[in-house]
Amino acid sequence: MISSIGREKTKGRSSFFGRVKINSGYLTLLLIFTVLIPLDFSSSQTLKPIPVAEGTRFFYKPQKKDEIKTIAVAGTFNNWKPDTYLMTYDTVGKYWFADVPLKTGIEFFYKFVLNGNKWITDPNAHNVTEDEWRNSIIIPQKYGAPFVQKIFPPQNKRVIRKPVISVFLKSEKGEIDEKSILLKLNNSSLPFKYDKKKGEVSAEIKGEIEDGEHRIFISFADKEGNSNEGFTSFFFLDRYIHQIETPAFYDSAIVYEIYIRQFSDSDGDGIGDFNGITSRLGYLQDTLGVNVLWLMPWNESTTDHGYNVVDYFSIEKDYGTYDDYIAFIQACKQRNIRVLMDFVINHTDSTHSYFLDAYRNPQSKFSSWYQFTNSENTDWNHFGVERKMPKLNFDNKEVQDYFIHIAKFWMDPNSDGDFSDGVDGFRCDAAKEVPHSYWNRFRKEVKKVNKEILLLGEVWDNPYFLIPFFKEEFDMLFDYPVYYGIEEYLLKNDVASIKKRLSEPSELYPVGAQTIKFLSNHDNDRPVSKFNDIDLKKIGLGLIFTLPGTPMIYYGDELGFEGVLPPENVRQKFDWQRVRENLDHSNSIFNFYRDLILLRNKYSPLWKRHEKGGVSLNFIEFRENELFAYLRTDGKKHYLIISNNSGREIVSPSILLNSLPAKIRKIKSAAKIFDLAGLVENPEIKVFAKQNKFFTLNDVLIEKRSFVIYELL
Ligand SMILES: [Ca+2]
Ligand SMILES: [Ca+2]
Ligand SMILES: [Ca+2]
Repeated sequence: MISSIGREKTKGRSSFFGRVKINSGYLTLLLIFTVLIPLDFSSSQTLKPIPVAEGTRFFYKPQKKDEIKTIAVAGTFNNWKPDTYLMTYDTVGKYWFADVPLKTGIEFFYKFVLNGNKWITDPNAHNVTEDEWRNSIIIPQKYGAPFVQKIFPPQNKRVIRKPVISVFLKSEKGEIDEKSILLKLNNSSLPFKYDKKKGEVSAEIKGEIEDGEHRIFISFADKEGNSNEGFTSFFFLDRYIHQIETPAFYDSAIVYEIYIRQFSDSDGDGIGDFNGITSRLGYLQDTLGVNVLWLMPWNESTTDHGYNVVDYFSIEKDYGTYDDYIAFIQACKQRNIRVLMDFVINHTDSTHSYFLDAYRNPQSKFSSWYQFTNSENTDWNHFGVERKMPKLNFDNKEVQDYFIHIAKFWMDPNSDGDFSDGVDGFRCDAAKEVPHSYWNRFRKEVKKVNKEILLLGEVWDNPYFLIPFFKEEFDMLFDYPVYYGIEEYLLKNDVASIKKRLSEPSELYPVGAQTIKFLSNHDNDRPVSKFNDIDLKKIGLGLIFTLPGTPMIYYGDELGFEGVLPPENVRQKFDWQRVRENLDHSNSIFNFYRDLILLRNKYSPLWKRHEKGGVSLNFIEFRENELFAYLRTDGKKHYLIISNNSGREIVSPSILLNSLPAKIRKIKSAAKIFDLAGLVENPEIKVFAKQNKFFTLNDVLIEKRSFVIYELL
């Protein structure tokens, strides 16, 4: 789940490989040095934060739409309190500013708070987190001291081979004094070369170093004697090939996300419930064609969305009884539909009995279950700004055991060793808030009970951040990197970006890693609204149904629902009347979804895993380079997927011969099996002509804004 305001990334970065013991000192160290900020003092006119004698000066230039009564800076340096650092208006510069005394060399996250309640990312921030929070990042630098502009390997990034270290230094007040530079790798000083012109310190690492975490330290001064006492950055070396075993069922599956409250009401109280879903299984499986259901939380909660659990063994009373739940699970089993439980264990609700016991009661045996921050147990760490979501303490073995116990309960509620009353997997909420070492143990414990259980993690971040979550932790993660890649491709026709976002993970993730491909979910805009064009949405769908990974549909998207955040706008009531209208129209969005599912079921190379050593995804280059194209093949059957998001229609496009795998270069014809109108009933055979280095697809017309699939014959 998300809340709209900024919040720090916490333990996600610690124990990167799931094998490092966490202790608070280590954690603090990692939190301190996370992302490097290339400070540019000369361009302070751009209103980026700058060092001043009093600390760090933040600026905000009002936008036309703003009605500013107050504006403040809040962040990890003041526990996100929205009124500590109020800004002052500068009538000359026509901007707001505040000087905040901040420790230098330490990373902080921050946002601006408009009128006490609207949280905005600093539009001039040096850096912004790549996660759901979009927090502005600052590492305050000492006023007047030289600084590090850029470093390689980047902070906290994984590298797969021994790197050449490179650090760019800059001083506004005179040249860097070469003799002052001290570079260290871990605890040993490292010989380096210094390029005066570029300000670059570079160093090769001689001899062997181990896989794992490494620390770079550099200190330096300028010729006027201003010194930077030290800058520290971490990188992770990870060269070994790793393989994980994951449940093959999900390669060919289609996932459907349901907000129970809004989906189907069986008893007329206006609230969706388990009996409602049970009565709609025919719609889900026979009419639409999905076979995995991810249900948003069904435990008792004090909020509508349910992401703060009051009792982990309960069924939300709005959703029905325990018997209704069991009847639902058994109906799913009969149809071979799998059910994923939303597992929300980073925090509980503040009315959870254990929290109530510990609140204002330091003697409580549950004191050490939570993260109280004062001795009276009246203040605590919580999820985001939600004080009603107190964070659990996973260093406590009782907490660890408790959630393994809960998982085992839902896998087999009557504990008779027969899983026909149990869930098929866990969708683990806010997984990066919980330590790697815990997920690692969790995997071992639940897989021992049932190897087929799917462990799906919600980790909203970049691919480098995702890697360790695959290592003996999760089978599957939501593919946020590709989610953003598709967005950049559809909205900006950025072909290079989507290729990079697709190829990077296949090089980085371990063999066997599974991903969910999606255009939306309960925390994101509905695709019709986001792309504002039904053909763009269809191209996006075409991609997620033909790229490696498991496609997911967010309830209502199949009916073309609209909606942009905040979340309540994308979590609307399902519309059963609209289903009937959609079914009646052969060119409806619903029928396009159905055709995509039929397509995927019919042509199995479209869902085959893409893995090192067993490549089944190749990018295909056209002479017309505005086309984005790839090949999906199992070695026998070959499918060429072409997407044209340019404003130009293309006649008889030419494939660059050497972008095709050798075996396929002899192919002479193709038949169109799918386009934006859905499955093609009677494919017409088109002939290829080979000329020099190209294959020309004679008489093929690729329309502007189109998505087509050819079977190569
Ligand atoms: Ca109801
Ligand atoms: Ca409730
Ligand atoms: Ca059982």
